[in-house]
Amino acid sequence: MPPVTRFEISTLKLPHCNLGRRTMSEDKKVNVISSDGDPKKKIEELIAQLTLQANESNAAQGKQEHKEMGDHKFWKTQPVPEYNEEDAETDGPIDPAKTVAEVSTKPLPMLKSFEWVTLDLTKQEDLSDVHKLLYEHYVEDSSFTFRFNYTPEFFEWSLKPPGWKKQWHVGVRVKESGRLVAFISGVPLEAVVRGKHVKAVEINFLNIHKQLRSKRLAPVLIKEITRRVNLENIWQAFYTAGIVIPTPVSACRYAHRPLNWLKAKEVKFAHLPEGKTEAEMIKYYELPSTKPSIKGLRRAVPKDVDAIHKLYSAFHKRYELHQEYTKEEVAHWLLDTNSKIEDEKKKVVHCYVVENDSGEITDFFTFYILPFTVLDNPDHQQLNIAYLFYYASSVGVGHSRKDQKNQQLLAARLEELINDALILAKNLDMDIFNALTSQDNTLFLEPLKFAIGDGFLNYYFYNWRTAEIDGGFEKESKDLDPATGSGVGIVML
Ligand code: MYA
Repeated sequence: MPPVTRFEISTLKLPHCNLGRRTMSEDKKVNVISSDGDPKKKIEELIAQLTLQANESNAAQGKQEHKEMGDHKFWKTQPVPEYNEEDAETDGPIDPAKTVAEVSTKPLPMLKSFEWVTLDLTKQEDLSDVHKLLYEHYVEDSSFTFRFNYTPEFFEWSLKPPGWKKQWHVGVRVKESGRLVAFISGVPLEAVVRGKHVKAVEINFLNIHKQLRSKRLAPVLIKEITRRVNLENIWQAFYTAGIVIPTPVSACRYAHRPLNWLKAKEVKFAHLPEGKTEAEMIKYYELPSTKPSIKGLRRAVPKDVDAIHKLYSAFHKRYELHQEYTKEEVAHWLLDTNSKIEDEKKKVVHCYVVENDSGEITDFFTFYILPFTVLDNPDHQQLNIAYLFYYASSVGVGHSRKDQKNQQLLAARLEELINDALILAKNLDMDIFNALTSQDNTLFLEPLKFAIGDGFLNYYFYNWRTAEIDGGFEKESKDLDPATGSGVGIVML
């Protein structure tokens, strides 16, 4: 397989930013952060310039050199919208309704020498096999500098939420050796799309061993998981990908906030911009404090589940696409209450609430941890990365995203909350904090010094048509669009 290039990193769903990497003409004019000639703002402008360079490269990639619909041998046969369709006027399934009785009970034919398996992730051997396959073959960068360092605990959390089904953890093994060479997974998900409730699955971790690539195995895996999901009377799915296939319902951009700029530079995730010193860069990214500032902020505990569930459900109505959680799902996804990890620094998901003097939960935020292994670096083995997950604030409850006055209040509150999230993540030894332009993130990304990365994440629905949803950036310029924001309220891992 030919080596992937830096840009293909982001097409492969690896959120990545070479902060300061010079990929385009160095002297292009930039207007991401406006200049008023104040010399103190020089560094901000420089950062903005670097941001733009990523933007421009993205713009090139953002043209999304996808194939024509007719050339998608597999996707043209699937119930997904075509490219350039008129926006749907009514939302709903693409395929006519079927019944479970019409679904084959037999697995799809598999290549000779290989066999279908259902992974049992309650068993250590199966968990290790999935871990090994993804560790060696999932997403990596072209220079083999980083690899996702998924842990078995991460899979416990992401693949075994309430209602998980063993038969949706689908693998392919070599018959003779038993080696796992391909994987695809689904977990249950109830989404609300423009007010309609859609019972669906979230498909993730599609992975094929490098030596089996380009052999049209991916469509077989997708069809097999579709069959297994249909057997449960579920006909819709949600998924994300860095690549463009027919047809994204939205796209968001990645943004990265260095918490340990020097380490990010030492492992070549960031780069020292020309004309700047390391000391200046370190100072620029220094957090205002080592302690969170919000009164009443504390780690969430299981007794907060009801209050978090209520706040989450009320707040998330503001997004055209959001996930409907039960209390059990809040306990699992946001607090990971079944986790046996005791060391806080090793926990996968971190949830903090703000409790006011009357004992009410007024806000919460969560982030999860997914580090990179740093390859061939004598000084650093791991780059610790936190990803912003869900949050909610009573400031936004009962208001639409179009209420500009409320958006200003929410922007101020989210700045405080996420600033504290950055501090807490830093105290957990995180080196980078990642976020997308989804939810209301565009309200705080720039003020909190997130740099816009070189990756887009495309959102897809299977067998559901709806009009495009705003992704938080302007289509032409690819700049952040805090005024419109994003209607994507769902965070998929
Ligand atoms: S996204 C993460 C994807 N994984 C990686 O990027 C890891 C590294 N890469 C690999 O392991 C392989 O390159 C993969 C493709 C496995 C990605 N989503 O077998 P092929 C289409 C959908 O020769 P390979 C995630 O996990 C491609 O357009 N389709 O290709 C969400 C072409 O079709 P067409 C994809 O490179 C997954 C065909 O496959 C993707 O050997 C959501 C080529 O097959 C992709 N990421 O293997 C899956 N990549 O000719 C959809 C390639 O038509 C779920 N292809 O263009 C749909 C809902 C199912 C459930 C429905 C229930 C109701």
